[in-house]
Amino acid sequence: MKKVCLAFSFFLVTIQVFAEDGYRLWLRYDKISNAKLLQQYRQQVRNVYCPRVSPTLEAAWQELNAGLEGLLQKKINTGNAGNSSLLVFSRQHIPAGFSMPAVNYDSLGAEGYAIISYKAAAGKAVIITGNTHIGVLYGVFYFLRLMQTHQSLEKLSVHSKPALQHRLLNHWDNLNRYVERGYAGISIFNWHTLPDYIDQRYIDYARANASIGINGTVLTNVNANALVLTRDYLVKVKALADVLRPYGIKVYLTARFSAPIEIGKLSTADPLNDSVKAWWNAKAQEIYQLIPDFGGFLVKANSEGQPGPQKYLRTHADGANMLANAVAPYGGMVMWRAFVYSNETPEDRFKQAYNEFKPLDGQFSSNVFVQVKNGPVDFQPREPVSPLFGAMPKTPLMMELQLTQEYLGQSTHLVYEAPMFKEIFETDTYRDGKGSTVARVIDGSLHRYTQTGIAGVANIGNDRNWTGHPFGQANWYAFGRLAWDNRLTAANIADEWVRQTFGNNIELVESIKSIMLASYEAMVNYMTPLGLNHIMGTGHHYGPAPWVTNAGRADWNPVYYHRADSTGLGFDRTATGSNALAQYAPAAQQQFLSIDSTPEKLLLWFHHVPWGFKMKSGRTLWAELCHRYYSGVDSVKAMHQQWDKLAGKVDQERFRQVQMLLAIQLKEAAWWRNACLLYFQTFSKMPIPDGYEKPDQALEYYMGQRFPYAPGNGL
Ligand code: GCW
Repeated sequence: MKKVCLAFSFFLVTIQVFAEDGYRLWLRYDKISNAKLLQQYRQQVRNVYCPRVSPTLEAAWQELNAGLEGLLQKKINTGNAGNSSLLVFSRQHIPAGFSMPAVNYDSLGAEGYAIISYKAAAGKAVIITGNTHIGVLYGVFYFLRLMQTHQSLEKLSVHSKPALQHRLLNHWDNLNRYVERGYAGISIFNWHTLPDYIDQRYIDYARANASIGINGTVLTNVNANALVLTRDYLVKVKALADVLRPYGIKVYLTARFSAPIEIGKLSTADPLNDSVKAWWNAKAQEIYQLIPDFGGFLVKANSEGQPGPQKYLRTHADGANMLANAVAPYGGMVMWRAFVYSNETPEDRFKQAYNEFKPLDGQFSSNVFVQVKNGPVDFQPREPVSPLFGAMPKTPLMMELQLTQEYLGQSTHLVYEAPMFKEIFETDTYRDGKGSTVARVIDGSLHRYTQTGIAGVANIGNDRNWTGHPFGQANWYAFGRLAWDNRLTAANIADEWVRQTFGNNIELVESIKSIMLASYEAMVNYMTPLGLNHIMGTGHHYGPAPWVTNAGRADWNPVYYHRADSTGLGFDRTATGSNALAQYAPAAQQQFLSIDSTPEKLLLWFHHVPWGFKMKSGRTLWAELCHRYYSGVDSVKAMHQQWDKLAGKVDQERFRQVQMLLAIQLKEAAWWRNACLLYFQTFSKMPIPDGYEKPDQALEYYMGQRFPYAPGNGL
């Protein structure tokens, strides 16, 4: 009897595990929990008219049908234009004789949508429409989101179009499915079973991306493998492109610059060599025959060991233009990364990308983007913006953000990145007077860019919940939403995401939101407060290691970045130091010129500050550093306690997962604090102020820790 019970209870548990394992992301479509609202929605959405005249509208119908049946728990009837209360069609398919409510199609562009309430003969109705089928699909997702977040369906009058044309994920996925800096399992792209096996996950990936407006994906790692450009792999790429196409998602590949040698049997990859050009032209033709809407190439060249045009004494523009030329006849584009730095160059790493790319402004073909990471160094918890933003008026710049949390706690820390993204977008470059924000550089309004775009390094893997940490999903979500509309606030987006992902109970929503909104600053405080950066463990970047001096290259050593010594802490980038500041517009430089004028959150990026310097709080630099580290840990404690109070309000499975992860985060936050303060104390020679709990181990203990198999940076 006992055994049966056990088996039975195990069975129950298993069912529950599957119920909320995070796979459904923010597209859960569970029954509307508010009975009154459910009643209203049921009355409002009766018959649906949606002519399924293309794969995209078929997808729209499928989504609507699944969504409505789930949310309303009733069978959805299809109707005609006259008797339906929800009508879904594009501009070309306005039903004959239909009296259209006012829709400003001209304001919608190629991807926008309108959702309009109107009064029809048969009662109140809503139309979802756009100039294109993909616009309609985006509108359908918006409509479903209204219901998922318990919004009113009355008096709708929405016109929406994306701020940026190209909204891409960049996967750092290798062909062997190892994901560089991936913390959520292996790659979702199973190259071995492609092209014949179409995993349901590909379709769900497409749905999730389309629901937030992502319209392109680079399938392969920027540390590239030329093999993906061989016929065998291109056929697999085509299979993925076919799955993603109805959802408005184009595929792109990384192009290894030396591919003509590696797979083309040429003896050179010189971009000005005729056989090399011919090889790339033929390759582009082959790709476009298979995938007519192939997006183009992303290239990491002459960076961290990747091959590039400089080997042949050619410039980045020579390399990019050669590839751009190959894809231009088919409407393709090239994204050429500005993430270049070299330790042979004795120049501050901060300055190197600008030094190399700024002089090339105006030399790139019109279908080239230069893709620039948000900061000058490398996806640190907090960076000033790259000085390239605003400095290349003749070259469309695509911004690269990192969703995978390489330096932000990887997938064990809850860090909601939207506040960081917003801070980056809202930074003023002063390149064309006050108000020349990074957002305006990127959306092209500042310099009239002919093309605009943004890329997010994906945090997706084959873990059941896609992103490892359940809250990693929020960063994927926020990225897409902000790429569509950078005026949304971090709080708005969190609100939407929580309601769709966890439910609409107001206490739950407010509580999870406040955890999310506190998390970014908390992480900065317990890892790299006051503008510290790049002090993570060597190679894997897991945990603190500010003491490291022996990494393979000088510019990979934490000591290069923090410059702690007996006099103080931080990197002098003013005229008395590396003068990186000179790369910003004069008005932007102003705010960083002196220690006093520099915002404290970025202080140590620009100044070597004496340990005894009085900070705005009245504390010395040392005491302030201690304060920040301790308050970072305290914030995580508070997040943890707040989460604990949600017991019973969040499904058991995700509740436990997040609870365990927050416990890890708390432990690791204290580890960061203790290790960093003990290390910096060897320079400041000042005590940790009274009242703070003392580190439980000596510095040697922290320095002795090794993590040979920490995830993310090698096989
Ligand atoms: O952040 C660094 C990572 C590398 C990465 C590189 C890049 C893909 O540590 O793993 O390589 O940036 O962006 O090219």
